[in-house]
Amino acid sequence: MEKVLIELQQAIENGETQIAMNKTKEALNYGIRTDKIIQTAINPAFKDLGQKMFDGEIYVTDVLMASRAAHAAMYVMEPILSRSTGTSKGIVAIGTVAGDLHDIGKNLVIMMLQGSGYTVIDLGIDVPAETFVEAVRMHKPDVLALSSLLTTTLPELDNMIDALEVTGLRAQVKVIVGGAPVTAEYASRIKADAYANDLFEATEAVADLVKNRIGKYAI
Ligand code: B12
Repeated sequence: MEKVLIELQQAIENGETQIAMNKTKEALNYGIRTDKIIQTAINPAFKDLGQKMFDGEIYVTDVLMASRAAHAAMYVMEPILSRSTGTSKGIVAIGTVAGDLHDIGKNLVIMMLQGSGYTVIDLGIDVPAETFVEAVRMHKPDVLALSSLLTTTLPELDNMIDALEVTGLRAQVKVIVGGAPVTAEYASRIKADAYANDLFEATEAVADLVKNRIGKYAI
């Protein structure tokens, strides 16, 4: 049973899309839960790739192939992760900030939120502040979720919160920030409302924000 997760991790790292899909189906058929598949195969694959990328052992194109394979695995899990529970619990607008093209983590957060009953407006990647502001104005989300994977795009989170202040929209929406380089300390410095480390925490944090609860992810 664990073997299939190792094979899935390898398939993602090798960028083998079809094998990644088959292994994900196999894992689900064994009754392995989606959270275990994410934590034991998908996350370690990218940890490994990140290290190899850092060490110059692989190229960006290799990581792109791996991303495609991971998205294929996520596509197989999507009907389970996004199985909605009926009426919407709230609206979340989400996007990856300007200059940043990383979306694997954001997409996992989206699936988890949808599966937990939230309506999610996905603004995509490389989203300029004006687009976030426009989405807040138009859709009136309960929560604005911002993702940043690069240290160079971290300041965009700060810029985004400033843009909400300047346009007078800050009071009408709660802001949660996340992504590998983001920390609770940074979230506090830029006056976000919450910070969460992964898709599971993100969903708990959003539940608190929507209910105006000061939970453990509040800043
Ligand atoms: C995949 C990847 C890519 C892919 C992205 C494909 C895609 N569709 O996303 C590609 C090849 C395009 C890419 C490009 C680049 N990348 Co890159 N990439 C990665 C890699 C290997 C994995 C990221 C990932 O998907 N992880 C898996 C997911 C599941 O985890 P996650 O994203 O962290 O998301 C989780 C949490 O962070 C959280 N979360 C995420 N978003 C949000 C939002 C909210 C609101 C909340 C609450 C939570 C939350 O929940 C998620 C699920 O649990 C990382 C290394 C790493 N270990 O992180 C490097 C990494 C992020 N990349 C890096 C770099 C340098 C680059 C490039 C500059 C490389 C280059 N020379 O061109 C470009 C930049 C392109 C750009 N402008 O964005 C560096 C960043 C270094 C830094 N300190 O800034 C890293 C760390 C690699 C390294 N070790 O050097 N990359």
